[in-house]
Amino acid sequence: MLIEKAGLSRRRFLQLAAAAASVPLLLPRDALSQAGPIVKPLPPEWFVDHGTNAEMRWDAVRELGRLIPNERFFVRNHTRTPAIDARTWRLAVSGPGIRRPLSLSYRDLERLPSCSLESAIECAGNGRSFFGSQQGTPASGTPWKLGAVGVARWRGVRLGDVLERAGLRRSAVDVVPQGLDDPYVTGGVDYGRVRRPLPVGKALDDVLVALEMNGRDLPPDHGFPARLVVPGWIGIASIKWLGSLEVATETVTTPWNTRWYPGLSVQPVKSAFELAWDAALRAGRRVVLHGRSWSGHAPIAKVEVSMDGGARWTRARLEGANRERSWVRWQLPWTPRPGRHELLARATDRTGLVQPATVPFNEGGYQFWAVVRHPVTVA
Ligand SMILES: Nc1nc2c(c(=O)[nH]1)N[C@H]1C(S)=C(S)[C@@H](COP(=O)(O)O)O[C@H]1N2
Ligand SMILES: [Mo]
Repeated sequence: MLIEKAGLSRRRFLQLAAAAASVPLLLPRDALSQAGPIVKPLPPEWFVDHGTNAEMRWDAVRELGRLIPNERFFVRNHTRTPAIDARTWRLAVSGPGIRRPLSLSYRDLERLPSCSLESAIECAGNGRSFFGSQQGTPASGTPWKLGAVGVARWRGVRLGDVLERAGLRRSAVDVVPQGLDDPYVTGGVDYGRVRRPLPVGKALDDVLVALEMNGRDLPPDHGFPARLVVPGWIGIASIKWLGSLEVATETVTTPWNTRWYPGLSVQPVKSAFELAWDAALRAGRRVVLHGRSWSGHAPIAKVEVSMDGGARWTRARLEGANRERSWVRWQLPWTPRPGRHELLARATDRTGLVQPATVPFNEGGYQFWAVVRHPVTVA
C-alpha cells in the first residue's frame, strides 16, 4: 500500500529502503515515499483521515495493550511532516534566561543521561465534534471524535538536563520550543513556525526531549529526530521536530497561547469505549464492553457506565496499570436488548474531578470533557 501510494516499483522501494537502512540516522525509510502531509500509511480500518491530521479509530484499539504502537498513533500536523536529516540537525538553546547558548547534535543528546516515561499525548481539540452533535453549538476546526489521543513510552533526555547544561538562570520564566516544520499560514496570515511557551517550572518538572517512541527512533510523523513530551498537558505543548529552545526572562506570547489554546495547559478527565461509532451488537448475547479513561491531573479513581442514557450507573472494573500521565483500561458486561442505545462512560480522577454532562462552549472547541453519548444499534 505504501509502495502503491508513492508510485514506486517494489524493486526501487527495496533499493531505497536498503539505502536508508544502512545509514540509520539519514531519513527514516518511510520519508522516502512521502506524498501527502503525513508519511505513514493510514489504513481506513485504523484511522479517520482528516487531511493533515489522522484520527485513531477506537474500535481498532480493542486488540492493543496500554501502549499505542507507532504506526497506530494519531497524527496532528499544522502543515506537513518535514524530512529532517539527523546527521546535520541541531537543537539551538538560546535567550537571556541561560548563560551558555548551546547547539546540540543528535549525538550530543544521545550522550546525556537517558530517561524514559510512559505518557499520553492528547490534542486539546479531541472531542471537538461533540460541541456540535451533543450540545448544538458546533466549533470550527478538525471534527475529532475521541481519537486524537494515544499513550506511548518515550525515551530521551530531561528538558531540565538540557537547560542546566545551558546554565539556566534563576531569572528564567518561559521556555519557547519551536518546530522545524513549515511556517503555519492560514487565512492569508503567516504565523511563523509552530511554537508555544512553557513555564520554566513545568519544563524542569517532567518534560522530556524525546528521541524514541515505544523503543524505536521517533517516526517522522511524530517528530523525528526529537520532540518534547509534556505529560498531562494539551498536545500542542509537545512540540515536534524540535529545532530551538528560547529561554526568556519574561512571559512570552505566541499565536499558540493567544489566538489558539489561550489559557490552557492540563488536560481534564475523559473516557472512551473501544467500540465503533454506531456499533452493531447482537440482542440477548452477553458482551463485555471495554474502554479507557485518562486525566492530565491524576490517575483514575473510578469509572461508571450507563446503558440507559444516564438514569442508572454501574461501576466498571479497572484492569491493569493505572498510572499518572497514562490511561487505565476498564470493562463491564452487558446483555443488550434490541433497539438504539446510547452508552455513557463517566470517569472520576483522584483529584475528585468528574466528567460533567455538558461543558461550556468555547470558540476553539477545546477540551470537550463532558460524558460522550456513544450510539450503538442492537438487533
Ligand atoms: N512542530 C510541531 N509540533 C507539534 C504540532 C505541529 O503541527 N508542529 N502539532 C501539535 C499538536 S496540536 C498536537 S495535538 C501534537 C500531536 O502529536 P502527534 O502528531 O505525535 O500525535 O503535536 C503537537 N506538536
Ligand atoms: Mo493538538
